[in-house]
Amino acid sequence: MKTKITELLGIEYPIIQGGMAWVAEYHLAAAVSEAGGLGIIGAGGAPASFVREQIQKTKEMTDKPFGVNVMLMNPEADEIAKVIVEEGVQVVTTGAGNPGKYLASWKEAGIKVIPVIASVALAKMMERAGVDAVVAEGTESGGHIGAATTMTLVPQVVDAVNIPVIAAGGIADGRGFAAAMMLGADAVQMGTRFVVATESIVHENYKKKILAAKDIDSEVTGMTHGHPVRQIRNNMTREYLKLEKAGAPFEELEHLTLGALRKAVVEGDTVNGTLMAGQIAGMVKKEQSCAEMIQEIMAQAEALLK
Ligand code: TUI
Repeated sequence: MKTKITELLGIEYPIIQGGMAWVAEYHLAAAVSEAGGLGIIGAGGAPASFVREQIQKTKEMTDKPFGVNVMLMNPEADEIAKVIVEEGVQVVTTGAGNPGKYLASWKEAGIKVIPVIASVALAKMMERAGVDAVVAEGTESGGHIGAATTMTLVPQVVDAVNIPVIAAGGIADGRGFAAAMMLGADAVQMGTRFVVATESIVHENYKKKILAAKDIDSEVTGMTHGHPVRQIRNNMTREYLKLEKAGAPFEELEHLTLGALRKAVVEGDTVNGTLMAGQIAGMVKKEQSCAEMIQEIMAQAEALLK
């Protein structure tokens, strides 16, 4: 399937893997790229040296294009931005902020820049600043989220900008893919489904929680601090929400969240870890390879779009 995004990025299928902190490391990114989508390394809160290693390992596993996601709240974001240029990464996505200060250096290096945005205003600002495309991410997504739903955000962003739009949030099968195309998107970005991929290094306990999740099993923490994070309900969310209600400072809570994400992904602590996942987790029912997922989604979407 050819779209503006497959042309822009030189990939076979218009499916991009979300740049999930801790989860989106080189095994997953390389597998998605090898399967014809765009794999992404999620820098999350990691140091720049770790991101460089991840890029080098991905290059060893695939010759196809892949990207790096810069989580802009990372204290080493400036260094990571440089590493991306030095390593010749072809595509950058950004999250949790405005990547304005890095655009000139990335564009000068010929990098395709695709910020993840959650509002029409930021999409327009990014287009004016010269980005190549945007990911319009709805509140159904896992992790750090905006307020608008995918159904309402995607068509409004499509109407507001002339650059290609990638839809994200609540998409995990061919129906969601086809719906995104109907809203005017040129590709989709998926996170939650790829968390349970065979190639995903996420702890089995975390995968089991997503596979067992029902439609209303996620909770949004951090709303009062303006940094809402969607994750599967557990002891962690109950404790966090209790602290939040009691007025705990943002820094304390933020530290809790990022540290607890590692605990869930690496140690498999599903009780006190942060199990970031989107609302579509309720529909993700089987572990498959990235290639199987992408083939299945494309076959279903193509049948529907005919
Ligand atoms: O970034 C994401 N998802 C994430 S980042 C992350 S790591 C983290 N953990 C705890 C707290 C915070 C981060 C986990 N999941 N998605 C992309 C995204 N970006 N969604 C919403 C936004 C966004 C929000 C506000 C983008 C820009 C923005 O403001 C722009 C401005 O003007 O500052």
